[in-house]
Amino acid sequence: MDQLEQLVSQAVADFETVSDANSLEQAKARYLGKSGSLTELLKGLGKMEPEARKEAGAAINRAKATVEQALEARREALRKSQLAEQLAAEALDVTLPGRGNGNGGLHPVTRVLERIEMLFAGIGFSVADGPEIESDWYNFTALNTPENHPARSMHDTFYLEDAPGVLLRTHTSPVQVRYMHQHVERYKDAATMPDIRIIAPGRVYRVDYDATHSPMFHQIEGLWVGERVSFADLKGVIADFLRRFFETDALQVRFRPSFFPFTEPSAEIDFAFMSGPNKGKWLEIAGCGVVHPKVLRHGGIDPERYTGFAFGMGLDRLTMLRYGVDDLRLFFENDLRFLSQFR
Ligand code: 2NL
Repeated sequence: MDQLEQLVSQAVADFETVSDANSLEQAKARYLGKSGSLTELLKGLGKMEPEARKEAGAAINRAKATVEQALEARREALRKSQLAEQLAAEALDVTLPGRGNGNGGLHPVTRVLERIEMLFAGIGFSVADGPEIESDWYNFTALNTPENHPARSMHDTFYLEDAPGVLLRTHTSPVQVRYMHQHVERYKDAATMPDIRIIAPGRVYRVDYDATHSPMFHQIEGLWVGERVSFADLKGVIADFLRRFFETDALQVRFRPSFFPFTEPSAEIDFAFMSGPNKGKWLEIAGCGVVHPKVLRHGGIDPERYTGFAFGMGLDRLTMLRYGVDDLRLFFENDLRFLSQFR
């Protein structure tokens, strides 16, 4: 049985040398497989005398059990070291602080827009909107802008290719013309027409690009039409709005005569803080005027019975003033180092 002992120790030694599960199963096959050495020995029992066979069989089976035990032990050892290796490779420091999910926030221009909408809602204005792709009738003709006016040139306005008379709106006034039509239609059978009181905020487009001009910018216009609405009402609404917007009564407002085709008379609105770093400095903030009778008529409204005022201001500029931002382009670059300061 010397041979058998040698076989067993050879098998155990083989199992110890392999370093992965695959090689271990191959080593096993050499001893316990279909034609493995131990299997062959068992097959050889048939040719023996019964006496010798009994003894040899028992010995071979003991040897086989020893080899199987060594095999199972080695399998378990390899499983453990494989797992330990994997755990080390995929190690994870669960004590690290989480990355967190960054909190989004509203764009400063959106915050200012919502603030203005809220302030005007307080005096009965609702919000109107309309298409950014407009016809030249709504954008210019209805607003009493002459055919040869420079604003209508390709140089100043984006026109759509292959679509004559179609352009990107240069102001939100066309929204207000559309609103006048709808309002008149809605109340055409009523004894009285309620006042129109709307603000029209949105994107507008002009061929222009430098530190203070972007080809797309944001405008907000306002319109109040009714019986006996006057320039005095305009002054009150604007002065009150500016004081609430900048959260101070220490604010001067002045109206400087100006010209727009869609208003008569027309004015530029300036204001100055009475304290703080900008104290006494006049800042341009808006244009305004009494709606031109031709514009009312283009909106379907009788200028003999109704009057109104309108104003327009740059939302981006208002945002710069409110937050002390000095470069308009910061609003359009979407740099989070800038935007995250407004959360
Ligand atoms: C400016 C000037 C202005 C208007 C816009 C307007 C609209 C209608 C009728 C009459 Cl439907 N006027 N809008 C009036 C005066 C000035 O904007 O400097 N905007 C940035």
